[in-house]
Amino acid sequence: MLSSMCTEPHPAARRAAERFLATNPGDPASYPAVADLETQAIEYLGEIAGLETPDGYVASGGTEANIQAVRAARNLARDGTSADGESVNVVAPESAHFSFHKAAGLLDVELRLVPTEDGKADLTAVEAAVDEGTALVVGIAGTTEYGRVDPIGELAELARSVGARTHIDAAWGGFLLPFSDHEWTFADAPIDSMTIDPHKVGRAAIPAGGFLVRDRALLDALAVETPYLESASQASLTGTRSGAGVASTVAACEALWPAGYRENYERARANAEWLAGELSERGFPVVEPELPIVAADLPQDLFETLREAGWRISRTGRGELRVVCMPHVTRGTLGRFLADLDSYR
Ligand code: 0PR
Repeated sequence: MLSSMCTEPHPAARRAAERFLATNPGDPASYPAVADLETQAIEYLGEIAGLETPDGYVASGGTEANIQAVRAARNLARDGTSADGESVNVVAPESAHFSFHKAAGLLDVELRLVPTEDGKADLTAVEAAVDEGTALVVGIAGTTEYGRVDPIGELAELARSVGARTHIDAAWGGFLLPFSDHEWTFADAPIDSMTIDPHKVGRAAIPAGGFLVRDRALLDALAVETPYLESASQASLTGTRSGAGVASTVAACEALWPAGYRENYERARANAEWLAGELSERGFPVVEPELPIVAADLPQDLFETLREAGWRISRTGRGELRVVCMPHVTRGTLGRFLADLDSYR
C-alpha cells in the first residue's frame, strides 16, 4: 500500500479504539470518560502544533476540520457577508485538498484558488486575490500530492492585512513537521485554526481528525444549542461521534509523542530520499521530496502493470506516480516495489 495517507494504528491505539467503540463524545454529559480523553487529545495536538492554551475537538477527519474552519471564519466575518454585501471569499492555493471545494459549496462561499510555484502558494498571487471580502486565507503544511509546505508566516501576514483569518491544513503533515525545520505552528505565525489528523501519520484509528483554534470564539461561532442534551451546546459538525477515534488518539500520542513520531519521521524521510534517488538513477524524472512523498514520471503502461501486479499506487493530477512514505512503508517494501518495476520495464 503505497498510495494511502492512512496506516496501521499503533497497537495501543487499536486497543483503546475497541474499548471506546460504543462511546459518544458528542454527548459529554452522558460519556464523561471519553469527554476527558478528548480534552487530553486536544492537549496533545495543541502541544504538537505549538498552541499554548489548546482548544478544539476531535473531528471525523481532515474534511470535517477544513469545512469547520471555513464555516467559523465565514460566520465571524461580517455576519457572513462582505462590506459591500457580497458573500465572503476564501483564498487557498490550488494545491488545497478537495475538501475546501466541498466547504465552499456547502457554505456558499467563493473559493479563490491561486497558483503555486514548486507546489507552494505563490505569495504575489495570494496578495492579488485577497480583498475586503476575504474571510479566510488557507495555507497547506504538507500538500496531498507533493508534501509541500506553504510559506505560512507570509500567508498569515497577507491575511491580516485585509482583516481575514488564517487556517493551516496540516492534516497529513502535522505529525511529521515537528521534526523538520519548517515554520508552521501557532507559535511560529499568527494563525487562527489548524487541521491536524491523528488518523493519518498520528497512527490513531479512523475516524480521528483534529481541529484546533487559537481563540475560543471560533468554536463558539460553530456552536448550536442542544436543548435535550445535558450539555448546552455542540460545536462539532457531526452529532454522534466516534469515541474510538478520541481514545485511540490519546493512546497513540501517549505511546509515540515525541520519540516514536520522530523515529517515524526520520525513517520516512530516509526512505523517501532513497526511493527518489533509485527512481532518478533509473532515468525517471523525480520531484524532490520535501516531506516524505515521492512523485516521479513513469510511463503509463508501466504504472498500469504495477497496479495490476497488486501495488496500490496513485497518480498526481499531472499524472506522476505518487508514493506516500507512511509508517507501514518499509525499505523492504520499497525494495520489492523497485524489483517489480525493474522486472516489468
Ligand atoms: N487535507 C489534506 C492535506 C489531506 O491530504 C487530506 C486527505 C484531507 C485534508 C482530508 O482528510 P480526510 O480524508 O481525513 O477527510 N488526503 C488523502 C486524499 O484525499 C486521504 C487519503 C487517505 C487518500 C487514505 C487515500 C487513502 O487511502 O487523497
